[in-house]
Amino acid sequence: MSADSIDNLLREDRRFPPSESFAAAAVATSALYESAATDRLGFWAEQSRNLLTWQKDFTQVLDWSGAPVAKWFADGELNVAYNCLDRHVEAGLGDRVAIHWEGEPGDTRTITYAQLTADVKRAANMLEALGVGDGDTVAIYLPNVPEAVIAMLAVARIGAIHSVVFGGFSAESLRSRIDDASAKLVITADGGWRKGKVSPLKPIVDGALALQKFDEHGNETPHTVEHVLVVRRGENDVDWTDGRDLWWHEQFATAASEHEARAFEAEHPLFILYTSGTTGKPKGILHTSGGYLTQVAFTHRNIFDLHPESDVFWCTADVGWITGHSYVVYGPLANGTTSVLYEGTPDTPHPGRWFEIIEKYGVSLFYTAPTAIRSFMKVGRQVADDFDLSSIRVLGSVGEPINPEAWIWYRDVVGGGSAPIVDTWWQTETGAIMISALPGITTTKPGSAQVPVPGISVEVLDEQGVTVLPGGGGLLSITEPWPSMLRGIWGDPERFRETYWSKFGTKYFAGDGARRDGDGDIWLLGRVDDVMNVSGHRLSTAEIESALVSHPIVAESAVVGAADETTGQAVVAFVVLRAEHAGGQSADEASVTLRTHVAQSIGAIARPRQVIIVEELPKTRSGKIMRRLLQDVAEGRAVGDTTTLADTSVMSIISAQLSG
Ligand code: 6R9
Repeated sequence: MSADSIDNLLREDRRFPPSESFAAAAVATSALYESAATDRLGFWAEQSRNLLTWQKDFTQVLDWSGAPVAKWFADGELNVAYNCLDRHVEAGLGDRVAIHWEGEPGDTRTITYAQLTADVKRAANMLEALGVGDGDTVAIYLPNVPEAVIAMLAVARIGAIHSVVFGGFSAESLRSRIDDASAKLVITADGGWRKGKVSPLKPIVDGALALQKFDEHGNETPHTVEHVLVVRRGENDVDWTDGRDLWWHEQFATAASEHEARAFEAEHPLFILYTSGTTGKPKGILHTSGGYLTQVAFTHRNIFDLHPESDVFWCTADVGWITGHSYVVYGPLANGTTSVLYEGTPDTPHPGRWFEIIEKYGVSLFYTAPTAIRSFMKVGRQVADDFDLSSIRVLGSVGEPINPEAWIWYRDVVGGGSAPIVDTWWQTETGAIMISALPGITTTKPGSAQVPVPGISVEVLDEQGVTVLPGGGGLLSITEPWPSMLRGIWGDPERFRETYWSKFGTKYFAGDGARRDGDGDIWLLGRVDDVMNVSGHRLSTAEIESALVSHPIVAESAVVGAADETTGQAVVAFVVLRAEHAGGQSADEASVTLRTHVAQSIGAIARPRQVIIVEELPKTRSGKIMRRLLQDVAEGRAVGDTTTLADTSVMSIISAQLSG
């Protein structure tokens, strides 16, 4: 983040204390901070026992002797799906709505806890009948439809491990995730609705499985998938591989209805979720059961002030991201919440679609990303003002820093000028929210995520690992293990240590820059590594660069994240064409070809906003590309210090080329 935008953040100095009436009925109390400060492990043990049902109680809270791999509640046993489903039915809440599902074309399904439990039991039997069991991995490549939730819970119920792959990823990305986790089964749909039409998914799975892959000796490495289970949703035509492909509804219909939820150890793997890192290869972040479910349930209840008997919660994330895992599926269901699940895009068929859904279901707790708020600001408040949003009680923000203008707009327009905003900082790796205000307690500050969640220890450190004083900036670190922390990178323990634990030892290095103000509140300042944040999605510069150089016309490329008014950052690529191809296509044609190529290789979310064809990239004498200078150009600023460049004229040529 530039110095300019930091100044901007600090220009908004209004503060918003909780109203007395809100505070009086709030779920969270300041006693949470006190008890966590007195006995952190005792605090988490108590939360876990209160919020979850353990089939076998635990005797040890944390085992950090194998650092950096933590064990939480290790000798306890539970079933995650039972905690999200059966126990609510047993408690007499079977008729409560679990999911109000809204399809993009306007079709709906209302699913109660009793129905969801029955569906997950049947799906669990269906998976077992296909030979999936304890420790097997299942790739899930589905739109935001109820079957995505059912599939995740059924996998969890039988002790298998899900790897949900966002439906926008390409065949190549899907295949590399299938291979990395050795998935035995893929669950997909024929297609899902997006932007007013059916976007096919099954053909992408077919494409992924048809790709030829080779090991370092040149031998073909076959995929590990035995079956593809296909949900019928888009009703688009699909090709069929007999013996491999199966319709979900057919298998489901013949599966047995009763299924007993077996207890698994607290550290039993629950899921792998791939996220971008600083190298081209995505990291398979591993999460386990008891600690993860404890912290997602705790944060969901206290940070959103959840009153499960009356609230309607809506987290707009796709289940393919961590926010979808923790706050569409596991947190809300563990807490017996009524939630909204929406399949489509925010502006289809009209720009007020999300507001219409808030009104229709009486959404009281709403959780979305700054990029969405900024696109609503762009279309103007009259779109929101057409709907009754008076049901809203708490607003959440996640995915990137929220600029104070968007914060104030969110509160005024969506929150009726009074709803508290919780700006929640966390990551795929942290599993659950780590830094946030607590509504009813914290006086909020637009632009700051503010304070660590009770039971979480966060510090801002300098490069040497020394805590910076209030007012200073540095690197965000989590200094004590936490229940929902990642337990590793799938198949790569070395990369796990290197990425998060080589900088500060047993203190976790988050990869975000941060600042503590005079009150001790934390302000997040963006990534300090080569990870970009586009519309709240993490993208790696290295991954996009490697997609670009895989194209035959490209010799070299450098990718930067440039500030963008709506998406936070946007991908801007600088490309040098191969000499033999340079004459073949005009720069404009090459640029179009390469934007499409990146979208096809990784997924549409990675498509560069701009591909700029240049003669040469700015490099230091040791050959390092100076992305900082390219970022200046991409953001339309005067180019900074070029004295360390091997050839100082390169930047003036690039700048001249762009202005000319
Ligand atoms: C949950 C999620 C994680 C990265 C993280 C940071 C950025 C997330 C933020 C935020 C400022 C917030 N980030 N929430 N930055 N304020 N409230 O987004 O996970 O996709 O893994 O991204 O997103 O840079 O390091 P993930």
